[in-house]
Amino acid sequence: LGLLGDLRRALDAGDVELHYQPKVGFDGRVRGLEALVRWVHPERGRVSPDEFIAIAESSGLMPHLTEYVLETALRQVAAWRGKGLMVPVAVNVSPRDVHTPGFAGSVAARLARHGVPPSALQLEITEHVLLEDPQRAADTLAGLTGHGVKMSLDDFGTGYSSLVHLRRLPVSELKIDRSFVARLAVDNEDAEIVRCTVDLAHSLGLLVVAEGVEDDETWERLRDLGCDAVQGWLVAAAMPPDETTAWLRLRG
Ligand code: G
Ligand code: G
Ligand code: MN
Ligand code: NA
Repeated sequence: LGLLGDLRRALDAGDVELHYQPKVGFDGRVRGLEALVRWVHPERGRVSPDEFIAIAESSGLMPHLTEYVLETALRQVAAWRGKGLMVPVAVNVSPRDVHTPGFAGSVAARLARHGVPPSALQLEITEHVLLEDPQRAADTLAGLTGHGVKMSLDDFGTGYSSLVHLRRLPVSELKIDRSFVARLAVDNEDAEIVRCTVDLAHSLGLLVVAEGVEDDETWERLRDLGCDAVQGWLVAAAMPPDETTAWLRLRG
């Protein structure tokens, strides 16, 4: 398929962009930014990340894409820090990355090269990291947290038997998937799921971020349920770097 070759060339040419979506606390303060890849294909226009990430995953290009994203995000974090904007950035990593030999060490080396403290980087993983080789994944994640990098468990609730995984994964944050958040204000069952998830996470000492918050009522319900932070269009969609800088200056 032509798309894979096009993606590879776009990465080599630096034509894949990162946009940044804020995570904010209920006091309105910025907790961090999530880096999200954006690719505008020269002929097809915008390609959805869901589409090209699946291609990268199945073709073996994923480690290269992740290196590109880490490199771009850390360069941006260093630039923001140079301007006094000390915001941590979260990068999504796929199960494949976590199983790449030397991944933890390469992340640590990259942080050092950019002069960015490990605490300014967060990695978002999903429960799928435990599917292939749980011990290997656990070792890599332990290596990363040992270097001071914070781990966040993304898409929580959409995977399989999540409770065992919560115990096995060295994460400090849990993100409630937007499929539970979307109808929180109108669906009692979703509200109960979110309530239980927040309580469970807190009893394990994890911070809870709700994704996909689009309206004030959902924001208020999440605040009342004791959620720690939110992400969603109500606050801001993912923004290009310059727009993010302006947003941080105004809101940070
Ligand atoms: O904004 P949104 O359409 O970007 O994201 C769609 C999906 O793509 C989400 O599941 C998101 O986690 C994933 N995604 C976005 N950016 C990256 C990235 O840099 N790496 C990986 N592995 N997934 C990403
Ligand atoms: O899987 P992950 O959580 O990394 O992906 C985030 C995805 O959710 C991206 O596609 C992003 O654009 C999308 N997104 C972010 N905020 C909102 C929101 O408030 N509503 C909806 N519907 N999608 C959102
Ligand atoms: Mn994510
Ligand atoms: Na998610």
